Amino acid sequence: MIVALIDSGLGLLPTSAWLRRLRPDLDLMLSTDPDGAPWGPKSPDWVIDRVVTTARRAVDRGAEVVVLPCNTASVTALEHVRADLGPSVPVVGTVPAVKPAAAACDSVAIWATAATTASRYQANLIEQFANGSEVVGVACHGLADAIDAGDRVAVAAAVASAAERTPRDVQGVVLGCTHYPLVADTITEHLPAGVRLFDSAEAVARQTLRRIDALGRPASGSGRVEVFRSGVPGELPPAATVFAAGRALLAAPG
Ligand code: DGN
Repeated sequence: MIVALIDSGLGLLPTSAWLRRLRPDLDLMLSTDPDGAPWGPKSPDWVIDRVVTTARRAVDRGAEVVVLPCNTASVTALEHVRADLGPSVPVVGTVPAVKPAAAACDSVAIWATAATTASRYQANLIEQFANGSEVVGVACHGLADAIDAGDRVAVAAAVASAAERTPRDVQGVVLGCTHYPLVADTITEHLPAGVRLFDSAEAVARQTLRRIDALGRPASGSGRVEVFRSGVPGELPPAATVFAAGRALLAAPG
């Protein structure tokens, strides 16, 4: 079974890595968008059109399940993708991990793109799950693009700026953009000691597997990973190179 994962760039890696760890035989179609990234500062209409078109192409190429390992795409376009693909194609979205963070911490900051931070969806999540905790949004301008570019100096600058705008007494930071777990070490270095980080990658991977199982069809594949560019194959380096970029970032000292 082919599972398509759609993001603007390397943000799809943490969820893809969890899927491979949990179900190594699934075939993955990784769709990145170097021509349109970053999505965070784009208008909602632009993001909806881009994500719906890419999801449609993925299904036309054989994907049976679509995952949006991208908070920006999910809070903006998830319902539109579901409406376009119809009920026979499960579409799994990503939302900032506000619920577990607020359950564990009295004071929480959600780090995310400008689009996610400004979204009605995030405001609703806070209303629904703050559970008496103080929860604030912090927009991390330029951080996702710096991660895609592998630019450690720009990553450190964007992280430092977000840390300065984060309340000092914060106990937990929600990584509300799927790119950010790739630089978790840098983020931890810029926050007071003991601040916990929360992200959604494992939960999204497990939800994807539940949706696959509910289809009741054979899900096994050959563990193939293909990389696409906005839903079109053949223009990006092979998957191994993209994964290597993610691994290099994970291993990068600071
Ligand atoms: N990975 C995307 C997210 O979770 O919001 C970031 C998208 C972007 O291009 N900035």
